[in-house]
Amino acid sequence: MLRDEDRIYTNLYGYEDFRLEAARKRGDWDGTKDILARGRDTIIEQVKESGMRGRGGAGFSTGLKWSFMPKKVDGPVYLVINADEGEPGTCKDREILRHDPHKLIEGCLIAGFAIGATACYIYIRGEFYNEASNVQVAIDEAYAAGLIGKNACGSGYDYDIYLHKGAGAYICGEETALIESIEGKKGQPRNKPPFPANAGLYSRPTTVNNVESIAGVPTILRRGPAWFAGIGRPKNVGTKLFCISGHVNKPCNVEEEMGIPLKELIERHAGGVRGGWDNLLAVIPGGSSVPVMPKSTCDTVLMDFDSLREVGSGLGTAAVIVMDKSTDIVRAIARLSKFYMHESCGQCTPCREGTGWLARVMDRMVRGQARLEEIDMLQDVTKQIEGRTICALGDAAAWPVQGLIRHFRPEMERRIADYRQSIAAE
Ligand code: L3W
Ligand code: SF4
Repeated sequence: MLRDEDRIYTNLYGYEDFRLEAARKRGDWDGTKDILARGRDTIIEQVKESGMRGRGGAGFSTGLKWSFMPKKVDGPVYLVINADEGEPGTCKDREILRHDPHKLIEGCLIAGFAIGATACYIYIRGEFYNEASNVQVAIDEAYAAGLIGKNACGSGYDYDIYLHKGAGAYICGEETALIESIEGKKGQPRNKPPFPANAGLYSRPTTVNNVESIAGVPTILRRGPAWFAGIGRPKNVGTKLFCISGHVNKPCNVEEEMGIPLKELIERHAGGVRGGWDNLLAVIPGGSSVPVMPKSTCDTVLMDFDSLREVGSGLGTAAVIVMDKSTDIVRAIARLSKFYMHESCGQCTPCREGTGWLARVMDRMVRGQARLEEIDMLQDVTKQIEGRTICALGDAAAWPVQGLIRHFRPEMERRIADYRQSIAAE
């Protein structure tokens, strides 16, 4: 269990003011100039040593990503913050943007300095109207206090931060679609490579990081990489925000230790499963893009990147969606299939056509109006999508259906049999 003194997001619930004065009392912007004085290489090295893995879903080493940026370059270099939080079940970055925006702005300065950025764009989900307002207030306060802008924090480094609002497309949370969107184009993912570190925003070297990753950086550098690396389990370290929703007694956002057992997380912070742990049917542990896990897995699994991968799921955005035995699991997954069909940008055939197939067949599966062989056909369609698309949305559409078939096939078969019987009885 995470000790209170190890929390990064001390204003997660918004009990205190988000403004600069209160943020400073919580320790933000303390000694930022000294951190910058450590130099680019040291900062990158320390973030690597901390073991921080990206909090946007992929779990890629943050320090390693920064190290991909060219060391000497003429012209603009960008840091882009992905604040387009749209993954179903996920509402962690929203709380940082609302209640602790100065942690993010300070992190943007330090990260930008480390990668040699000339400016930073924060791409915020368009629906986050109040959050955008708070972030803009924090940016304005930081400029007025000389913390960013010309000679930021008296460091000699000039650095601007711009807030850019999205327009409601889930796909713009994918880093290259997000870049296209800032450039004023339709938000469609680009092929990688080249990765943004080589050719990103306006074809310039760019690093794209998630809000939670960057907002944690100042505290990591103040307390030291060993502090962060000492929390959690090997290769899965640090504190982590979890969003717990669905059939729990007290849905919540909470900062906990990486690797906390799922059962402990739900019982300690979310008041337990509605009707008790034995009433649990399944959990989607990391936002809608990762496979569902049956109760038997939930009993023992640890909430970190590697443990969840070992059981065939993933940490993703750490959005824990809890479903009790009253859940129509086939319908729940069918709803996700519809979501991915709707959000597919349509530029690659396996995703554009495949997500439509999945949604239509899943819709019939909900009613049992399908043939038994179509369960295997569904699996086959997911395999035609997985790994064959430009971006991860294709995989994200495939995996929930694969998880359903793997763990709840008898339920799908039962529905088909029930429907057949009801027809025969008429
Ligand atoms: C340079 C290389 N850079 C990798 C960089 C790459 C990216 C990062 C991770 O997807 C997941 C996805 C969603 N040279 C590099 C390199 N990079 N190799 O490292 O890359 P990647 O491709 O592993 O992942 P991704 O495309 O960033 C993110 C999943 O997250 N997800 C959804 C998240 C939604 C939100 C939200 O709503 N805010 O975060 C949940 O699971 O499906 O699998 O920066 O450029 N050789
Ligand atoms: Fe667009 Fe889907 Fe292809 Fe991603 S996988 S680029 S969302 S069509």
